[in-house]
Amino acid sequence: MELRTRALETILTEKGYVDAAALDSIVQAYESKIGPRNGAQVVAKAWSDPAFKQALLADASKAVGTLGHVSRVGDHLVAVENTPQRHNMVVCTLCSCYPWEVLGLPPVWYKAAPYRSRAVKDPRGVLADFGVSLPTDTEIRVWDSTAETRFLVLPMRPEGTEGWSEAQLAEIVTRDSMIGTGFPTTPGAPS
Ligand SMILES: [Co+2]
Repeated sequence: MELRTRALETILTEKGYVDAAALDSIVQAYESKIGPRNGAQVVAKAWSDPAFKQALLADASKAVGTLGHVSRVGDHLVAVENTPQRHNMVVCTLCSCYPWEVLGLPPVWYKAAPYRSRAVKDPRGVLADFGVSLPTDTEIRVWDSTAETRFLVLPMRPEGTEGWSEAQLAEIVTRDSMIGTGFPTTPGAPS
């Protein structure tokens, strides 16, 4: 599929129907601007505003909709909260279902067979590959996305961020922290 897509893109580019640079900038926009930045705003707001957090955990589609991020790829967005007792991690074992409106395009590894199969069999091992280690008594809950239901991880707010504005908080929310394969950036550490 990847080769076919690349071949098609090459032909369309050679014939002058599409502009490769424009395609790159669209992909980049989804990866770095439109997608994960929206999710980071949602997380930062949930960290700052208890009423919004409650609404997000009760009905994430509705809560995210109030911020203007409207889903075009599925019906139900579910927010799952990380706590010291439970770490959440998201996968789509069947294909690559992913909450585009809050996270943008899925990363290549999310779509790859090794992640999709290992995330359910050996979540702790997969997290170790991402450099994420959790206390042994922290439960890991793996959520399997579908075309209808997609998940957003609400990471724990890092210590040392007391009094921060939502904009400051959003800066430290990484894409991977919202998939459950990473943490927010540590305050003060180089990004
Ligand atoms: Co899928």
